[in-house]
Amino acid sequence: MAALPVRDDRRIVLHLDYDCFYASVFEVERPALKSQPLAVQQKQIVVTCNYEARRRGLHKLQLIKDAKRICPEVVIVLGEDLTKFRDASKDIYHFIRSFIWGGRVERLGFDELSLDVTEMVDYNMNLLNQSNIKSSFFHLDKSDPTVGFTYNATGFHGFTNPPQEQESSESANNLSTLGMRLLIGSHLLSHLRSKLEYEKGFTATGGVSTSKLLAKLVGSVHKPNQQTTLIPPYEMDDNTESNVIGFLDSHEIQKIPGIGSRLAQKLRAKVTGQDTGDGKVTVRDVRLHPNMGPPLLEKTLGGPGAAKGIGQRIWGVLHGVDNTEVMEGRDLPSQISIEDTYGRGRLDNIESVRRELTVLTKSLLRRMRTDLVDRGELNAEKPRWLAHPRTLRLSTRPRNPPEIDGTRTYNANRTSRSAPLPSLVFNLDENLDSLAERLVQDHVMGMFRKLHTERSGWDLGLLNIAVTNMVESAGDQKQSSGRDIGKMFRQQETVLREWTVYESDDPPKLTPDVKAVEQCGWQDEDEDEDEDPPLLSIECSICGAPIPHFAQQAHALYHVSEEN
Ligand code: DGT
Ligand code: MG
Repeated sequence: MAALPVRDDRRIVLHLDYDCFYASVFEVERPALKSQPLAVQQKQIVVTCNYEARRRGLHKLQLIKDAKRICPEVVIVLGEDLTKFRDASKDIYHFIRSFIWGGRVERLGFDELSLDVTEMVDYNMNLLNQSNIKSSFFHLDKSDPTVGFTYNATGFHGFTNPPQEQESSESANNLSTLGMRLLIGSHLLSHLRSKLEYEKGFTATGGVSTSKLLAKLVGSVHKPNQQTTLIPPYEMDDNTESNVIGFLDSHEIQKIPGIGSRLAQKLRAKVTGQDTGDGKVTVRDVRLHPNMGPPLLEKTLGGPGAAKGIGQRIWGVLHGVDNTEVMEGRDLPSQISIEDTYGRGRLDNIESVRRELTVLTKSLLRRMRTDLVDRGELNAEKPRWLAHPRTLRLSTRPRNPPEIDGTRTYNANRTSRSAPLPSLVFNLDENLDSLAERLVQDHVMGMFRKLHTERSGWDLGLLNIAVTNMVESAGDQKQSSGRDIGKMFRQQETVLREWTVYESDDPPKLTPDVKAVEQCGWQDEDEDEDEDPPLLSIECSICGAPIPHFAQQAHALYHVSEEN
């Protein structure tokens, strides 16, 4: 058997995932909505709904018409403009970060945070007074011993995984050091969650463990507005089973953050011996497959385009090893991308394409000015670009031509073209309308013609315009030297990407009664955002994951099915 990978359990990591995030943003604005079933609409789809609506049978990624049929009294609000979600997300991030020493908080998308609280936990562990453990004081500020909160350190806050019996022998008295540190972390998480609720109006679901991977996974065990700690033993020896292994083993392989659809499909194919890679395969099935270990994983998953050392890395992930640091989040994205989907026949001539590209380009330029320009406090300073994207990228998704019998198959393949971003976009004096028109006329249309050489006749389902390859402006940050920050923001970028939703006639036929699997979230690290997906793989236009063509329909079904 291959050597077991070594997990570094020195850190304590908390994970937060805000409950029904977009819906909560509306509820915070209008608290009367809280008691009503509330759904947020993008195109014809409920992108999320509050828990009152979920109690009445609604769920994420459901068609609006189905939601109205199931719950006629549902209140529907439009959520296509992401500005307020982005603003709320930044506001919560800064709020939570203000509590965490060293600012060790990473934003994973709009509604998830990873927090490295090792230093805070260890400091408070050293100050625990065993004689008065029931009313311990958690210090939130080293320089002011009055800042903090009292907590009962005889037990974990919230749920544990596995569940603890009431009178368990795992009381604070005989907890291992790791157990005690996780316990202290669980109280900090509870404090942060209640601060968030009472000061900002948002509830969140949380997890406590020793890595981003484990904290995120265990956090999703009890939802909403709950928290779960993955308790020791973490190590395995002759007498004890590791709780980490036990917890991970039951997960379907694709539910593990870092194992995206492409890797999961290869792993399923390996384990089942069938080319299709379909069917339920758990972490345990892969881990215990004959001869499984880094070399076999490298052979199975490696190849052109795969990250170096992928076998070793995935072998680690299967054992709960994730030594990636919680990166301090920044508000600078590594790319900005704007897109829209179009009904049949709406984009089949050059004038309609030019018109839509101008609309999208104007939004893109506006977003660049919002997210990449520093105007100083109160807009008082001379505006300054914090980062300069280097590349302009245009992507389209043509519809397939009709078959002989008149039916059309759905095409989710994007084609893209990149070019250097002209410097005219950085002129802050020019108004957005004329800038957008110039950029489209002089650059974007040329890119479009290279993508679609025929003069007309194409029928496009999607247009996407993006600026990528972001380079921080010199002098902005301490470490700034004009370096490429794309890699650093890979995870945020994946989830901060604006989603596309289908127009009603656009998606493949969907039947909404299929059991859900987890929401797409993290990206395979071996997938390069800036490259087009491989030919046989199709990029899902909801979550962006590359999906093999044969799995396309199953994947589409999962987007309309209820989350489990
Ligand atoms: P939760 O965490 O189950 O209580 O519910 P949410 O709504 O927080 O869902 P989550 O955490 O998966 O995603 C956060 C927000 O992102 C959600 O409020 C709406 C948006 N969102 C999630 N998935 C999709 C998607 O597939 N398409 C679109 N357009 N938006 C999505
Ligand atoms: Mg959420």
